[in-house]
Amino acid sequence: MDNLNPSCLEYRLTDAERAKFDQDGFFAIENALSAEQVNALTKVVDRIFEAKKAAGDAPGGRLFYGNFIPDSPLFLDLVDYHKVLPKVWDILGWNIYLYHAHLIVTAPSGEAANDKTFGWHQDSGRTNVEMESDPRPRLSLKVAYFLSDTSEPGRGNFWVVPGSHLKNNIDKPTEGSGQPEGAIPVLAKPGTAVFFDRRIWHAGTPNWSDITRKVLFYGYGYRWIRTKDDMTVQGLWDQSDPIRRQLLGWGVNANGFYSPTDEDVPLRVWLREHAPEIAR
Ligand SMILES: O=C(O)CCC(=O)C(=O)O
Repeated sequence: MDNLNPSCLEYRLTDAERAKFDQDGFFAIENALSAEQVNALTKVVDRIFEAKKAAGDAPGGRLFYGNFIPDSPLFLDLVDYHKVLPKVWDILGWNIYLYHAHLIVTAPSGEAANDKTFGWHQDSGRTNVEMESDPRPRLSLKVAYFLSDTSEPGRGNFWVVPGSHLKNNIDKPTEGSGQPEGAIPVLAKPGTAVFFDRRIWHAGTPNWSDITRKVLFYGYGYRWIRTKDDMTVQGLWDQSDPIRRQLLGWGVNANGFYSPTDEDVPLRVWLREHAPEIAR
């Protein structure tokens, strides 16, 4: 039995979302999470943040915590979230899984706003050096669920250079002051989901406000990509339906990650019935 109900098809990628993703490398969906979901997730994140702070794992009030899915059923339920997964498969197709997940909490820095250059990067490390193509291949995307209010700049916003996903390099200010040309903060209210191409030049930023920033990042990529954090989710396979289990990295055997059978990819089997044009 699959969790996925055909009613999720109403959340498929719209033409406008596809156009924005292709052109700018990102788009945002407001109210992807209800206020109740935001509250419940925030409570779990706050508990984790307090525990990590006490353990000395949040230096400078910033927590970067990977492999968080096993920490709560609420995190697990977002892996195949019905308002989001249809947009992910409409972009990447069906041979996908969650290769990476991290949560980031950025407490107020106590510093005044300044002009230091942020840590601009494309995702996936050596992929950007060792794959020879221009532009680089997309390979994966992340969905960032904003739990706190970053609808104004200066709140530790996620920053992007729109359209830069098609550029292998961007000019960064050499003297370390200011941001690349065209860079903008993404202004996201609580409950917003921001979908971004892994190639877009982006940066996490200092929090100059008095509101602690909290975001959950879910990275989806092709099944032949290795995990980018420990992803110790194997213990969740038994309690998961086949599609969720696929998204948690299950497969029949090694070859099936490259040349999947229907057993490897129940998402494809489901799509064959409900959205056949995607199942090819
Ligand atoms: O904290 C942020 O807003 C940026 C996160 C980031 O750089 C990433 O997920 O690759």
